[in-house]
Amino acid sequence: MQSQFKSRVSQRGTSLVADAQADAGDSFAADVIAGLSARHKQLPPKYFYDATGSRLFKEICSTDEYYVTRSETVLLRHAAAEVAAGIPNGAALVEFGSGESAKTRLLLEAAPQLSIYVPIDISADALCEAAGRLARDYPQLRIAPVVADFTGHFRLPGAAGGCPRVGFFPGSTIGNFDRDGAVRFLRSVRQVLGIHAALLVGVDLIKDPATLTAAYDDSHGVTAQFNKNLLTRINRELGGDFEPNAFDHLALWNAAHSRMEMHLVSRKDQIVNAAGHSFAFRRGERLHTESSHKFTVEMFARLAADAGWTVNKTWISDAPQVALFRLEAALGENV
Ligand code: AVI
Repeated sequence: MQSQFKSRVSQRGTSLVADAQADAGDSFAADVIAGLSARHKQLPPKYFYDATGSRLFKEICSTDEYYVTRSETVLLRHAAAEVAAGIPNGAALVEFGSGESAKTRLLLEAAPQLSIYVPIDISADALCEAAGRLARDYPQLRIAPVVADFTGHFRLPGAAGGCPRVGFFPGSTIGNFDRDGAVRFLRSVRQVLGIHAALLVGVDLIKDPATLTAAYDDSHGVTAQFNKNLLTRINRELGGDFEPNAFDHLALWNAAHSRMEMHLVSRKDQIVNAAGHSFAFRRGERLHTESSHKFTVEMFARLAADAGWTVNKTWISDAPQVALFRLEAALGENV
């Protein structure tokens, strides 16, 4: 039963992923050319997550300094019963960027009234493995995985059609969007989930700059490796000739924009070739690779309101603090 399920998921996943990979290859090249030609060089953080980047991100989550995963997991464990009390009978839980669905298990345990779990992820392999494990561990729950870039356009499986829907977006990934992107994403989630839906979002809160900076520059250099792996990926996939060690990892708190930033700083004047183009770097010049926005409860509530959601409940962890928000579609807002 389980292996049938697995092969059904992977066959469907393979063709979708082949198309998705061709598109992704084109946009990776286009984004690298545009980003490295800009006056302030920058690259979208979504390109961190090749196989090595995904492994390094997992390692980051277990460093002493990166509190986000630990604080959120403890918070979810403590709040699980209250969160579950707000989940209607027979509901579908829809997770955006589900990966291994590790934190989701805390909700699945606490909310046996869920009838369907819809994990959405771009990686067919990760999705298929996670779905197989969940199907084994929660035999009464229907698992309906969707291979898709959760920031793009996709539809929920028919099985999730007739039931109430609760979205789940943990990990403070919302912080990796700029403000307009976050509003667009939250609006599109509202459209995908429908007008009576709820959404649970994990958000990192503003705290002292020393804690924030350490979280993005751990003492074992895992985050530095994660950052430089982007250059290795460009070399491999776009015929680049970056020397990753000719760049330094830089993590800094930008108070004006309420965000942690990661950069790669050129150690020398150099010309780098990639995607059929040449790019000049001056010594000390920065390539901006990621922004991780941090919020106060009020800032996040305003952002959610701009996307047509109202905050219905907030849970906050012990320090280093992260928050979990339960959002509901704001009354009178057209989807
Ligand atoms: C995935 N995302 C929420 C992480 C963050 O905190 O912005 C990615 C990360 N970058 C460096 N460390 C972790």
